[in-house]
Amino acid sequence: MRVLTIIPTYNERESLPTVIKRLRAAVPDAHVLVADDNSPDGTGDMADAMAEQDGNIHVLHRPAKEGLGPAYLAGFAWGLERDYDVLVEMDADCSHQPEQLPLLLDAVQQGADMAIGSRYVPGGRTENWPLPRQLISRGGNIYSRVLLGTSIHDITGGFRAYRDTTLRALDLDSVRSRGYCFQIDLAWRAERLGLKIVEVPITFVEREEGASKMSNDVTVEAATSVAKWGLTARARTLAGKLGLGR
Ligand SMILES: Nc1nc2c(ncn2[C@@H]2O[C@H](COP(=O)(O)OP(=O)(O)OP(=O)(O)O)[C@@H](O)[C@H]2O)c(=O)[nH]1
Ligand SMILES: [Mg+2]
Repeated sequence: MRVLTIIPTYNERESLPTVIKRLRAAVPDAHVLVADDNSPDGTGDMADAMAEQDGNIHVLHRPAKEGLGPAYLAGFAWGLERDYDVLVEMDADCSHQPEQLPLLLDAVQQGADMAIGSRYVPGGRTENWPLPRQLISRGGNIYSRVLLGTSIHDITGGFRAYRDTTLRALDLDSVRSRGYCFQIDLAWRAERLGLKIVEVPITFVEREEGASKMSNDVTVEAATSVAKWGLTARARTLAGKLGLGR
C-alpha cells in the first residue's frame, strides 16, 4: 500500500520537526504531505527545508488560512492525482501519535474502507486534555449521535486513514465544511454510503508546543452544519415514507 500522510499546518513551527521525525521513524515507507496555509511563522519554509533533505516529504503551499477542511481537500486531490492507496489525516501537534498510525493502516489492510483513531471506544483515551476541551469533544459526539443518528463513537476525531476508493466515492467537490465539522461531514458521508468504518482505539495527547487554532467560529459552524444535515436527512426520510417527491 502506498501511504500518504497529510498534515495541515498553520503556525506549527514548534511542532512540525517533532511530528515529522516521529512519523518517519514509525512508518518509514509512508510519504508525508504538509499542507500549509502560508503560516506567518514560516512553517512552510521549514517544511520546504525538510523536503529538500528527504524525498518522502512533500509540501503543498496554499495562499491563505482557509481552515482545516479546504487544506485536507487540497491534500486529498494532490494524493489521488498521484495514485496513493491510503490517505491519512494527522494533526501537526503530536496529539495524534505517529507511533499509532500502524494501527490505522492495519485496519485498512484488513478491509476497512476508513479507519478512525477513536478516543471513545474501549481502550481509547485522552491524556492531559483540559476538562473544557473534553466536554466540548464529548458533547460534539453526543450531539452528532442525536442529530445524525450516527453509530460512530468519535466522529469528530481527526486521526484517520482512508482507502483511495473511499475518498473517490465521497463526492468531495460538494464538501463545504471548513473547521472541525469537516471530520463529521466525511465520516457521515462514508457511513451513509454503507462503507466499512472501523474505529481503532488511540491515546490522544494534548499538544505540548504551539497554540491551539480552536475558535468559537468553528464550534458554531459545526453545531449549525450538523443540525442542518440531520434535519435535511430526516425530512428526506419522512418525504420518502409519505411518498412525496416521486
Ligand atoms: N492548513 C491549515 N491547517 C490548520 C488550520 N487550522 C488548523 N490547522 C491545523 O490543523 C491541526 C489541528 O489544529 P489544532 O489547533 O491542533 O486543533 P485542535 O487539535 O482541535 O486544538 P488543540 O487541542 O487545542 O490543539 C493542526 O495541525 C493545525 O495546524 C488552517 O486554517 N489551515
Ligand atoms: Mg491539536
